[in-house]
Amino acid sequence: MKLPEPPTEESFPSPLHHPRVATVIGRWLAVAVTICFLTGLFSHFEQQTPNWLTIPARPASLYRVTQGLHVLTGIVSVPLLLAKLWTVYPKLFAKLPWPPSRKAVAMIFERASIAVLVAAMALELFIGFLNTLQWYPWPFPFKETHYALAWIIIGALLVHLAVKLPLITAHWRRTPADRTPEAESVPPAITGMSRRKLFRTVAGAATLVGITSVGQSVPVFGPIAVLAPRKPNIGPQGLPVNRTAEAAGVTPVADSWQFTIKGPKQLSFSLDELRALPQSKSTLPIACVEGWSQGARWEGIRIKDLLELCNAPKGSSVRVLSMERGGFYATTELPPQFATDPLTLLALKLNGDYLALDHGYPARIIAPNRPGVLQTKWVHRLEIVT
Ligand SMILES: Nc1nc2c(c(=O)[nH]1)N[C@H]1C(S)=C(S)[C@@H](COP(=O)(O)O)O[C@H]1N2
Ligand SMILES: [Mo]
Repeated sequence: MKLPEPPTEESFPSPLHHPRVATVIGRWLAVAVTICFLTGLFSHFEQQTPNWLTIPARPASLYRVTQGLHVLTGIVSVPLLLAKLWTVYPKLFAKLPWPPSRKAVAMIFERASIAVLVAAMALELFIGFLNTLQWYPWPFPFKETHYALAWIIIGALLVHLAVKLPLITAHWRRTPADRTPEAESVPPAITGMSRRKLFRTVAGAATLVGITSVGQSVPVFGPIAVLAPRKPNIGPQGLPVNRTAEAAGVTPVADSWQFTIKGPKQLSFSLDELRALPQSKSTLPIACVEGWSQGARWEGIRIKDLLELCNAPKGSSVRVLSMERGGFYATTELPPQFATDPLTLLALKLNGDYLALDHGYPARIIAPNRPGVLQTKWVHRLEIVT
């Protein structure tokens, strides 16, 4: 019996595998990946600010917008990437020129760079999505891996774009060959889908995953946010909780609880004394790195006022200490521009009532334009850093 010939690239003649289709879907993917990369970089710098950079405290909701976009474009990239891979997969069957020539060597290098790009992107989107579910079924640290993969992706992507530039420019606009009914609207027998329908299907899938997840940061879409692990207004005091007091090993405080400030002047307050200090209001969002965000009304003492009370010199930073023991939530640092912003509070109240234990009772930090991870809960001590 004669075995059938293995497929070659020519075994896939459908116009859906045409470079024009790869260019169109590739463009959408490029937009999503670029926004995702830049907003991801911003999030990284918010959490690990390099010396040459100062993150501004305003606009107050900037991080809410950038991180919402980060998670949204990441999720939308999943159907776009799958569609892109499907349009180009016949290339897997392309024959290498034989005997090996310079062209074959170039092809092997190009293949290798694409393998790196696809593997890194698939892994990046996968672990990013699982992170929004706070599920970490792997032995490596999420944050560092996610960041390193982003640079690998950008490098491999630039190589890919450079190699494909002639093809991309040739198919950037529709050519006369793309305007024929066979190319555009007549479904080929094998796939039963026309190019136009493929574009609509892919755009539709991207829109669908987008609007069923964006509700975690845009409240009007909250009711249909089936892909969002956290929905607006659900949680104690109408605000979601990222990590409960129980999960953090924090218990309610005793009457003898003292709030202390270490600065030029050492200060110590009971909870009643904190409540007797001048109180200020801020409307600020919690904007979690995992993509959910929600605005809330906070009330408490301005950090700026506390700095003055303890005679902190101008330009001081403030180290914030939580009653939570260990882990990277236990302490954070407020750089001067955040510490002196009139919106930054040691909050005692949320949406009109004293903080629920899960929201940081008796006191937490709330500051403008900061990732949720830095909005420390269960705060019991501040240290002035000069
Ligand atoms: N001490 C402490 N503070 C913390 C956390 C924590 O686990 N421990 N979680 C942070 C994260 S990741 C977010 S998004 C916000 C969420 O605040 P909420 O739970 O009050 O909504 O709190 C932040 N503050
Ligand atoms: Mo968070």
